[in-house]
Amino acid sequence: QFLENVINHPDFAAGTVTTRFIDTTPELLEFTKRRDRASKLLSFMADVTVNGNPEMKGRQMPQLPFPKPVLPRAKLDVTPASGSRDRLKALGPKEFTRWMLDSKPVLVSDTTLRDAHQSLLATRMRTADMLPIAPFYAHELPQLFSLECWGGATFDVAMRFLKEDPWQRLAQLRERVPNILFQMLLRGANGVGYTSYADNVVRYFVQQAATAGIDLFRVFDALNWVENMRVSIDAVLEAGALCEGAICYSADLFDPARPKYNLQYYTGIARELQKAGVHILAIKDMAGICRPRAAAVLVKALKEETGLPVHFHTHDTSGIAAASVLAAVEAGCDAVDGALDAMSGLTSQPNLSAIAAALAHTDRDPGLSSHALHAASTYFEGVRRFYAPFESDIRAGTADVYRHEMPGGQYTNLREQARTMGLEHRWGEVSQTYADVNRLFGDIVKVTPTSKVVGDMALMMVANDLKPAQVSDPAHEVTFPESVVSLFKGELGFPPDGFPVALSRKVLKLAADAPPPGVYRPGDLLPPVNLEAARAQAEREAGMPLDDRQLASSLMYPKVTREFHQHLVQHGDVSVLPTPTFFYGLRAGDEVAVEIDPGKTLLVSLQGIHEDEGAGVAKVQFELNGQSRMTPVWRAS
Ligand code: 3PY
Ligand code: ZN
Repeated sequence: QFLENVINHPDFAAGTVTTRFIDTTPELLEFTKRRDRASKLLSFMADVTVNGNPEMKGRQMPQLPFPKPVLPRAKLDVTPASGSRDRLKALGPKEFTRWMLDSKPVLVSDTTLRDAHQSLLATRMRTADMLPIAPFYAHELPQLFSLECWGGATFDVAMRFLKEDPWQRLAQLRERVPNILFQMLLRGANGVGYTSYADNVVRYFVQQAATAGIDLFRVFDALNWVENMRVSIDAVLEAGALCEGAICYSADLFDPARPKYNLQYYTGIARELQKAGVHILAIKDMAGICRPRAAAVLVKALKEETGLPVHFHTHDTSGIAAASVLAAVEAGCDAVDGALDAMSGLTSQPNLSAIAAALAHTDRDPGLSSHALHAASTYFEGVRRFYAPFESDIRAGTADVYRHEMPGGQYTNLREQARTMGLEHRWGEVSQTYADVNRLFGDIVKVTPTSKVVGDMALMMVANDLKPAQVSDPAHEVTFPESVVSLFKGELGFPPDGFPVALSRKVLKLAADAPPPGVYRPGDLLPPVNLEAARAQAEREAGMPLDDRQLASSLMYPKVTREFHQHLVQHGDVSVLPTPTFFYGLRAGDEVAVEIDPGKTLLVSLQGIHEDEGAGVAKVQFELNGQSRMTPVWRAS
């Protein structure tokens, strides 16, 4: 803004400035307040055009321009058919689960808008690419059980990297899809973060999510510790929403060498979840290692044990996840997850349309239109091209996942972390070390945030050429990552058999005969947060008032939220920009339409860029709704 003020000042333009120009011209320092939305967006577009989006640094640029994604035609000016959400409203959660149990067709959830892009594209899909297809879901795919469209990593990535508001995404999707259940992934006491939060923060977050439009909460704990899920389960029940208690699947049900993850382990957790009041059980196979026979046995056992409906979630990293889904369905599973063709496979969910086709004309036919599924998938095929730089390099399924057991949602992120640390060429070692760390930690459940701790440790070991034997050797000095220290202190809770005692002593620097920390629930030690004081402080830092949802963001991610709000003040709401513009800027002659409000569209074209080499400034010449506009930006060196 300062630069814009300088360059647009008449004295500067006339070349009559002196060295005292800044001191004698106070209006140069009159910043943003009055800047209109168009100017803010132009400054962002100019910066990305000249300096690139910081998100793209070090990534391979795709071929530009992109073909426009093909949006399917549908009759959207009528009320969509009633769907699962209408049924939930009519029946209430208890009766709704009865309906699930009675349903002969298998119920199908689509994860395209959450887990699929989290697992394939490092969670980078923008709201602008979701909104155009949302009404199509409502009108042409109302038989879907749910759309998983929120939670997990999407929450912080939206603010941190995409500079958009996750709550706004939810509200905008909700407006367009009134009839299908919206499902989110909630990490129990870790909310949508990577750490334990105070109980009142978890409760507040769940209340906000439920009022913003989430109908079905899939709640899990990263160590399968039901005690640590209770606060969030209670909050979901209080909000009147559907509560799905997830059991994270680990190891191999039939491997005699890892007996702690046997059938009794899972049925025991299922019973506890049932007692805690969940409406549905989920088998959360986050790594995609639940083999077909295990899926069938588990589904049957959980249903027999509890009588609750069971929802099966897996990832296709191995390439045969659809076999597990079909085995689960055969065994009587009530609901299953898949992703649309173009967003399925590899570390994502198995192909929803292919599963539907496999079940067509059977007694469990989900009754979805293959034509509509294909049309929606074709749209996402176009969208996916925008995100090419975030794709991982894997081209085929790999049975190697049974060895490293990395969650699909973590795979692309960890690979990305390895890349930024210059370790990409040592990925094989990283994945082997990940498996080694799991053994060192006592064969734990690996899912956010415990999976991140294992990943942090593996990266540290590879970067420092540390071997597992050195880590366990009490005489060998090791500087453990902070997240590992926190895990062993119990700040994410405890596995049923505790952490290995010798390693606990080493990580926590305890004496050789000292007892490791006793079991406690982290939420019991975290004092309640004074919400109004937290709001006042966050408002001061952001320089703007915060509503309840923005406060919920700030409670989860204070720094990320603060930086996002600063971006908002400086550049306005950049979520309205088309994705190619957001990531790659404009090229001379490009013209884009940006709808900043319903019916209010800016037409922006790039005329050219004029360099002022000496000043390190690029003057970006736009045409905005037919008017010439010059926006200067510093050229990053
Ligand atoms: C998440 O917590 O984001 C996950 O996807 C876990 O599987
Ligand atoms: Zn998943």
